Amino acid sequence: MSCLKIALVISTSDAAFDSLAFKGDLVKGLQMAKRIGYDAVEIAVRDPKKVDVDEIELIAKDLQMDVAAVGTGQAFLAEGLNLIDPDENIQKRTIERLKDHIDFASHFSSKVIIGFIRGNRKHRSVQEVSNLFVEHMRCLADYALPRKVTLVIEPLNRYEIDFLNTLGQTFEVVQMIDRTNVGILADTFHMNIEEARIEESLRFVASKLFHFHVADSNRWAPGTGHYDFESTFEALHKIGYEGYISVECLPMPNGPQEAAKIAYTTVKSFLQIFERD
Ligand code: LER
Ligand code: MN
Repeated sequence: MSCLKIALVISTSDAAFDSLAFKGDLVKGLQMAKRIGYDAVEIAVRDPKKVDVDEIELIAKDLQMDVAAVGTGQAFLAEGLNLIDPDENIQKRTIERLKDHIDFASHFSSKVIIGFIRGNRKHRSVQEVSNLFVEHMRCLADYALPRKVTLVIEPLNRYEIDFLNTLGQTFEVVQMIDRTNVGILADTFHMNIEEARIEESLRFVASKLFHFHVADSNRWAPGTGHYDFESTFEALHKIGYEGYISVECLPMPNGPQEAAKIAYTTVKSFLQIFERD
């Protein structure tokens, strides 16, 4: 594992997530991440058309910070946009919004996260919604490819969504989509709930594991709960994972700054164990 880069999730001011280390002014978020030592940020954006991407690009360049990924879930939480909605009009609007996210991400050659925005099954069969999802994902992947953007599908736990909860289910759909620029985002918080054997699951999806979120078992900063980060990082090391480790936790304990500091120190110390090999 040669020097994996560490990112911090920050958000535009109209954020609806409550699991972000830093909400509000993107500039302040970037500066705080830089001060602590982070290599990159991951930006959650509800509507990219309402964000000044050129300004962010300038500031990120100035601070020598990468933009690792762009989160999209706020468009689902705040506006109900999702790719498998029974209403075709909502599907169309979601594709248009995700194309805006891809355009935004193209400034940084970063990843676009397909988490909440894929939507809920709503009692339809897995086969039916998978076919719909695969069709829309192929169209988005083909739009993203010339823009050097990769799409990562994030399995979320059953209490948040009812379609694609595990790495195995997500791997199957990723294979159906069959595009080189579509992969998986694994999140320790969700894996802790859904995976029977986390390291085994990571090995199973290794060829398509493109991005990684960390929070502790309580979704506080890594190091403040009982998640076994050592065996997870060992598994990442063994499968040769080369993406970012992105901190996505509640601003706990003691607010965003303290949580971001604890998270950085914890992740760095685990990475160093394996970087020494
Ligand atoms: C998004 O990355 C995620 O993990 C969701 O659970 C949103 O909170
Ligand atoms: Mn996540």
